[in-house]
Amino acid sequence: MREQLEQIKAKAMQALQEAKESSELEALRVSLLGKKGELTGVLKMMGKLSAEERPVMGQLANNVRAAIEARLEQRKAELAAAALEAKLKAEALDVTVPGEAPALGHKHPMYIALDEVKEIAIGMGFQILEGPEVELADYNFTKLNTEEGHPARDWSDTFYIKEDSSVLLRTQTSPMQIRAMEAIGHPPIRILAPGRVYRKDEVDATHSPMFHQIEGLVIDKGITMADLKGTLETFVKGLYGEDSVVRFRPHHFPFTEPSCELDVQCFKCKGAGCPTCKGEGWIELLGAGMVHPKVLEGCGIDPNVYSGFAFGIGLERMAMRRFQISDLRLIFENDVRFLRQF
Ligand code: 2NL
Repeated sequence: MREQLEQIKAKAMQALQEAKESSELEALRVSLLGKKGELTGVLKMMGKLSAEERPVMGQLANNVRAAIEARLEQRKAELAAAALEAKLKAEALDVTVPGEAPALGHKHPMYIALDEVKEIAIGMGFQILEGPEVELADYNFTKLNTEEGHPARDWSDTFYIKEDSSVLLRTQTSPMQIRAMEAIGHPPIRILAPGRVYRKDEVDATHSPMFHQIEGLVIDKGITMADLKGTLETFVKGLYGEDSVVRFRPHHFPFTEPSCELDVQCFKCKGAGCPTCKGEGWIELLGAGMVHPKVLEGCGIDPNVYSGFAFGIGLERMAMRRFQISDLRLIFENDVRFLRQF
């Protein structure tokens, strides 16, 4: 019996050493120590031993059992530690692997151009204002000295919201200037109003039924054409460089008198004529003029005391010149392959 017990112990130790899974350990526990286990089988034969041998063998059997139990617990702990180690290794994160940078967007080229204009305007004391795109015809036309019957008010030129032509999508940013004059009430007024405007135009490389304008307005005592010229020249030099050359040509707008257009000498050919200026030597930039006395009067500002000038720039065309964009539609299509270039 002694040999049997020694054998069981040796076999058990060997099997426990070789077990690779905790489920194997459990199976071994049942087969060695369970009710039908080997050790129990040996113990059942105790009755056949002599009275002297019984306590000795009993003692030995208990020792074997205790040794197997202790080794079992030990192996259980070892396997659990190994399993944890393997899990940690498998799930380890290498924090030194370079990350994937999230795709970052950036400002639209047209807004880059607008921000440049705003920056220069703010530097000269202008306030930036925005207003409604759905406007009263009164503000969009009448108060800007554009009476009923004027061609700009035609149904084929303007998006009217009401049958009676009293409400429309603004065709220019000027109505915002009227609102500002009425709201501020008294000069000095220095405002810049950028925003969307709408006209019934077919889409092509240079036209869109929705586009953007930037308008400026300055009103105070003693403002003259000299202020208009100096201010606009400062704008142009800020945008196109200190060595820019400008010229003013007479023009007509209903809301200004006198009116003019401003050209900048072609920055590519310096006036000689090239594809950028279409051989002209000059590039048309904006329209401007001295605010018509009727417009001031309509806003409650006395034209005998105050005078002012205003100017309007098409923002898309400005951005197209700035970034050498050949087709207006590219600005609105928002194809990232195009936008990524700026
Ligand atoms: C152009 C010309 C211009 C104005 C806009 C204006 C506004 C008020 C009074 C008088 Cl409230 N004038 N705005 C004046 C002259 C020209 O825009 O070619 N825009 C694209």
